[in-house]
Amino acid sequence: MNQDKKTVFSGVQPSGNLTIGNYLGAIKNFSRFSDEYKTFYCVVDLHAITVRQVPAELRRRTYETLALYMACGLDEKKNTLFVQSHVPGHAELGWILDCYTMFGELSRMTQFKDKSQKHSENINAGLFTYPALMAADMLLYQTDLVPVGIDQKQHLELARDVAMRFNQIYGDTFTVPEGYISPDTMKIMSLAEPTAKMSKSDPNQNAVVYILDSKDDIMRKFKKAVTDSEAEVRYSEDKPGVSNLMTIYRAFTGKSFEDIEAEFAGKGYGDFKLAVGEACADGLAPVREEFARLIADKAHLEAVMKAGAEEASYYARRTMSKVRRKIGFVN
Ligand code: ATP
Ligand code: LTN
Repeated sequence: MNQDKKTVFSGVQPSGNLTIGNYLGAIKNFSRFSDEYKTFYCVVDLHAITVRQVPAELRRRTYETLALYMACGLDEKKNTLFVQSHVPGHAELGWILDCYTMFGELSRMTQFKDKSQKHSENINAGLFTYPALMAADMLLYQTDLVPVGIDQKQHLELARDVAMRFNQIYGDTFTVPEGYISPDTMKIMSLAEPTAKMSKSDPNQNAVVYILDSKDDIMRKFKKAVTDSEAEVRYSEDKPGVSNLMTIYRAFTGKSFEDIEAEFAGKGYGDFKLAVGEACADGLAPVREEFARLIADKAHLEAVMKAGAEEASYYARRTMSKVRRKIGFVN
């Protein structure tokens, strides 16, 4: 599609306050592609309604997620920033891909199994076909690369399978996307239960550090973080709490695990947790400041999402006309 540049696409759901898991695992990496790639970063509101949302909150969080993209360094002039429901091609291609995605494949998705357990009162068809819509997001832009956390790997593989299946039936139509999973921060764990993923929808507020938390909250949460009884700062699989804190500390300071072990040799967890909290709060401070500035100017955010949707629609329409022709829809 774009002769010289390859394409990057990623999305975040406006389904809650964004966490340092979303930040380190996904958003922080987005800006590294802005120069070399044609980049599409989307606020995926269609995905968010697979779980019941309060309308006023969904609307507010859609603005907030866009503002956070920008506060995390995504320049609207270098990246196409937009809202999924503003580009009808997502829903349209999502339906079409539903018809090329197997019931058995969708049944195996661990996110579906988790979420249908968590929301047993609302196991709707959209929750089930979520991955086909996600495939549509990527395939609509002929995406080459998709930066995400490791929890999305299964969905990515399904998208690749669907793309290849479609291409096999109709001839070359879609670029088959590859995941970009940053190995250092692919899965940030809960501070309360370090064997589980940190998740924005976790009801335990102490388990989760939000990007927009105040410094006091951040310090308090790290202070309470679950560790172990050894009092030794060392990276090891059997020390999930300490290892997770080391991962977060490394991400915010650039120090290696060896450096961190040396820095805290002979010291207790108290000092260590304080240092992690400081590094995290300091690292997020500029994002918080920039966010406050951006969120105050709704008109600007609306202009950004409008321009983004227009730009994205141009590429989406190109793919859709190809898809319609291949399938045999009358023009
Ligand atoms: P929810 O709790 O509502 O399922 P979530 O916190 O998983 O949401 P998403 O909007 O589904 O957030 O994810 C946005 C991006 O953040 C995805 O690329 C996802 O892989 C990444 N991500 C989410 N949580 C983490 C985490 N704990 N560690 C690393 N990456 C993460
Ligand atoms: N399912 C993703 C969000 C998402 C996405 C995408 C990510 C929707 N569409 C396309 C990458 C590419 C999640 O993080 N839960």
